[in-house]
Amino acid sequence: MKALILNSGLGSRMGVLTSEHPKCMTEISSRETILSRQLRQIADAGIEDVVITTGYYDSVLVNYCNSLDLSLHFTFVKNPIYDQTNYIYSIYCAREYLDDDIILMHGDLVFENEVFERVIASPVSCMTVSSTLPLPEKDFKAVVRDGMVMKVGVEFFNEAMEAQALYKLNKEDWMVWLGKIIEFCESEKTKVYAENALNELDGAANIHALDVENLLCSEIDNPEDLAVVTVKLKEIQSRTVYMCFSTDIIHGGHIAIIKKAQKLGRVIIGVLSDEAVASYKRMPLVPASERKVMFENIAGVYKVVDQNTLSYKENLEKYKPSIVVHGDDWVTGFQRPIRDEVTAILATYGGKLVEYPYSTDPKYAEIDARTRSDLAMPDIRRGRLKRMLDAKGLVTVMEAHDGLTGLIVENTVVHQDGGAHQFDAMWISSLCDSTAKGKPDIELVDMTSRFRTIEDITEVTTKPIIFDGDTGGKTEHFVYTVRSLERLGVSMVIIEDKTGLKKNSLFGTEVVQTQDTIENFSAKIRAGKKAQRTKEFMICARIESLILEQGMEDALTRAFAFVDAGADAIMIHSRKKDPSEIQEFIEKFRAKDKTTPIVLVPTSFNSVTEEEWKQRGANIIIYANQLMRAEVPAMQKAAKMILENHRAEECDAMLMPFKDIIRLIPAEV
Ligand code: SPV
Ligand code: MG
Repeated sequence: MKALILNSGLGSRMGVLTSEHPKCMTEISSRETILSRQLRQIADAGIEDVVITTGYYDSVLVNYCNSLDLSLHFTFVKNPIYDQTNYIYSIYCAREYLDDDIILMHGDLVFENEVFERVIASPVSCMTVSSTLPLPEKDFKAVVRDGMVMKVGVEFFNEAMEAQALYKLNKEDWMVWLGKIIEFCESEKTKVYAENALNELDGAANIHALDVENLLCSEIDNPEDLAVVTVKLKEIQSRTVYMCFSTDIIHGGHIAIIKKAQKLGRVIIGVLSDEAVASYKRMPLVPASERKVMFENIAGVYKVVDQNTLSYKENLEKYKPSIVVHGDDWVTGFQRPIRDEVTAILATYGGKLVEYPYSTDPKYAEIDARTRSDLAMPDIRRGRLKRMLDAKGLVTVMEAHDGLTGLIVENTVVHQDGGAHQFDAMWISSLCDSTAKGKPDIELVDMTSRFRTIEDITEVTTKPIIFDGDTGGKTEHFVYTVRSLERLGVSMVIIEDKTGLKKNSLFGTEVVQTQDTIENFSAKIRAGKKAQRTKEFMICARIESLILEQGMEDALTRAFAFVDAGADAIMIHSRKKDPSEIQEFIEKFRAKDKTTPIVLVPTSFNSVTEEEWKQRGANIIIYANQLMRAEVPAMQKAAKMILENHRAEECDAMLMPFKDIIRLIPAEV
């Protein structure tokens, strides 16, 4: 495709503005002339060849074009009798260079980027018209029938629309018109418009009317036109375009959509907070502060701001962007409520939503997959729990006891209010790990076997892991456990202040359980902290005072002592249905310690919502055994049904087809 710009005219109606250069070199802003703007738009559209017809002040024009730093290849064709002919003859002079699809424009035309994009994107030959502008008295109008341009000239008023000489002409159609132009010029009809030749074709050039309504597309004939266009351009150039990004890797697809948005106005990028990203896909690899820097360094990005929620409301109200740009993927699906809110807010002040087709390029999907597999690496996985705690304040954790339950925790998502909710991390419970192996929860399953469970899970998932370390065993053993867990990519170990034969806490005082002394347990924590090699690994001290009915004071004394010994978090446990003793503990602990994360396992006291726990000052909520408790009765029921019916048919209704189960299992993590 080539561009043809007609610049042979005198521009005599411009007065002194054209006394030293051709009209197309008239300045329309502090940075641009009519011509430099057209050429930049042509270059941005990826067109490389530009044919310019010249006449008046041709050497000034040629030097000027060459001085612009644009990667365009120019062919200048001088109309030697520019002062005695119209541009039909200039086209005739240039005919040998025009055997291609052509973008044809008059040299005094100023149009906004969106107009040009629509022209370029048109699959059919077209001319820009406006259905909303009044018919001009003395300028071009197009006679449009069934969407087709039949005639163009100043003299047509019937069935006419305001029209501008900006065309896209597919080669086949252009050849028909050019043939007529040649015929005209060779029979001395050189003082008419090229459109006079077109008008004799009776629509045979197949030019469609492209309605650009109120978008800027105007010729500049005189100083009054110039004043109007300059003001309109200023308004266009002050438009802002808002986009929100959650990505932590910028690839070609992102750059392409930013470049497109830049054509609509000054681009403001909202970088979604870590908390908001984590709530709908995963904890970002790169924190928001660094993601902001990445976007700030993309050429032409006007401003980068924080977007703290999935909702755009706060930023739309603050920045009032003229346009919001987004991929069309949110037209359906869980993000639809977010989109609906955006359109409603934009409507309150006349803003516009522009949606581009969402890129499904496999190359970008591959980059995403690679990012995902990075998340599974121990060094990357380990630190994410701490970052998530900082970003979200409260993290939710679900029990996993093998690869399959790990995949369920990894992939289960619920869409609510335009967001996607999922668990932040996984709990490897001693109770469920033992139960899965058919063993009691008494530290009978040895560490080697428990590490095997961790590996089964880490092999197929990416979420951070909190490991139930029981009592931590002997201090001399615990230090080894810490390092092994670090190597496996585990983020936190929770050890409980019990000693001797550990029994599960849910038995409470029904079984004999001995609490460790503050001194011994503190020494174990200190040794563990000293042994750890990575800075992000966390040791959480679990206090069993309420389970063993030792009272609130004892629980609090231990909590503060264990924090003093170096515990990165504390877990307070209870087997009561009533949450009040836990709530009292949190209140009293938080009165003195505002920062140490508090971990809860609300198996018994399960009526309080996550949001309420967060308000009260808790930070980690572990759902410690629900998946196991869901699978056991389902398995028992299936087993009984088969025994009762002596066949499997009756049982089938309650079973998931294996093809659906297989879908949970990734080809590669
Ligand atoms: C576990 O899940 O193994 C626990 C939590 O330690 S609890 O069973 O509530 O003691
Ligand atoms: Mg346990």
